[in-house]
Order: sequence, then C-alpha cells, then structure tokens
Amino acid sequence: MLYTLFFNPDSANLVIRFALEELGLAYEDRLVAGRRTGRDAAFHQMNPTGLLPVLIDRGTGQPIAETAAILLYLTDRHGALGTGIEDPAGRGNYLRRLFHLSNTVHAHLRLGFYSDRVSDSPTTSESVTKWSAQETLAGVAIYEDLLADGRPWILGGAVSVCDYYLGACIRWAQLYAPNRPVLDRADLDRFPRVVAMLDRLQERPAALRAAAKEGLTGPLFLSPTAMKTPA
Ligand SMILES: N[C@@H](CCC(=O)N[C@@H](CS)C(=O)NCC(=O)O)C(=O)O
Repeated sequence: MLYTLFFNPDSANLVIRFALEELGLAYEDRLVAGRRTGRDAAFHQMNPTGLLPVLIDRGTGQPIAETAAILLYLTDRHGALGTGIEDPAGRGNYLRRLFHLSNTVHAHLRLGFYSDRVSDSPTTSESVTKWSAQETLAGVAIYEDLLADGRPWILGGAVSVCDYYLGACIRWAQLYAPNRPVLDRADLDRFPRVVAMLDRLQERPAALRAAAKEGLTGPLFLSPTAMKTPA
C-alpha cells in the first residue's frame, strides 16, 4: 500500500482519487465525517486547516494537504498525468494550468459552496453565488479556448490531472451551493469543446472506478446527481 487517502464522498478528495486510479496505485482510504469544525484532533494535527483532502505517503509517513500540492506530488513522483512535466516549458505550462484550477477556479467555486458562511443575509449569499458563477464560467471559458486547436485534453494529447480537476469543479458547480447550483447544464452548453472533453473523461475506466469507490452514481461531470450534502 503506497498511500492513505482521507476522504468524504464527493469532496475535493475525488480529484485525488481520480489520479490514484489513473496511475493504478495501491492505496487505502479512510472516511472523515462532517465539516472541518467537527473533525477530530488527530485530523487537525495532520492538517491544521481541517480540510480534505489529505494524502499520506506511507513510505515517508508524511501527510500532504491541498489538492494541487497532492496532484503535483503524485505527478512528480510517478511521472505521469502531468503531460510535459519533464521539460521546463511543459512543466511551466502544467503548473500554470494546475494553479489556475486550484487558486482561481476551485477557489471561486468554494465561495459559491460556502456563500452562506461568508454572507450575513440570504440576499448577500445569493450575490456571492452569482459572483462565484461568473468567475467560474470565466475559468471554464479559458479551457474552451485552449481546446480550440483540436487537442483532446487540457495539456495536449494525453489526459492529465488538470482534466480531472476541471471536471470535478464543473461537477460540484452543478450540485452544491446553498441557494442554487453555481452552474447548470445550460451554462455549460456554451462550452461545447469542454463538454465533449468531459463526456470522454467520464467514460474512462479510472473515472468510473473512482466514482464507485466514492459511492457516486450517474454521469460524473455532465448533469450529475448529488449523492449527499458535501463536507
Ligand atoms: N484549498 C483546499 C480546499 C479544500 C476544501 O475545500 N475541502 C472541503 C471539501 S470539498 C472541506 O474539507 N470542507 C469542510 C469544511 O469547510 O467544513 C484544497 O485545495 O485542498
């Protein structure tokens, strides 16, 4: 067993699980219930933010937190799913996309999910959701433009963690927010190249294995079904 993945179904750990399944790595998973304030002291000691995901490398015993950091760790360590990481230009491009997904697309989306936490009234919460939608769509538009040269995946000819990270963000955007979904299928249909890419991604055996292990049924990325209230 190489890794231990701490998870809550359909939370940010889903992206890590896609990567672990694509890489064909041996790992175990451990369910972490509830929201960050309810997580136990041992979990907070591993990750003081209290957030999922956390991945332990069982070789070193080190816990790694932050979705993008874990993805980068896995692609560096296993030399796959980060197309081009072996040369400086390719690595630069990979890092650019990975960090955009993490600190722009995912970060804006989180504001939509947690709009009730950052707002003092339903009206403010609704405005936060709208702003989150606008910013998330601006992020998706960048990938629509990138795919215009005919490449099948974000980094070029091979699937990468970036495709899965975008797919997961688009999934969650259709499902989880207190007022209304951040995005709906009509929003997404403005991005036919991204939709076609996600259609292929959600059929990959690794994606289907990851979904089954998280207890998710139905389409993963396009018009998905909510399985629970996420953490
Ligand atoms: N910056 C973190 C964000 C992770 C995050 O938002 N985790 C959520 C699950 S999707 C969480 O643990 N939420 C619990 C809470 O906020 O109570 C990352 O990229 O890993």
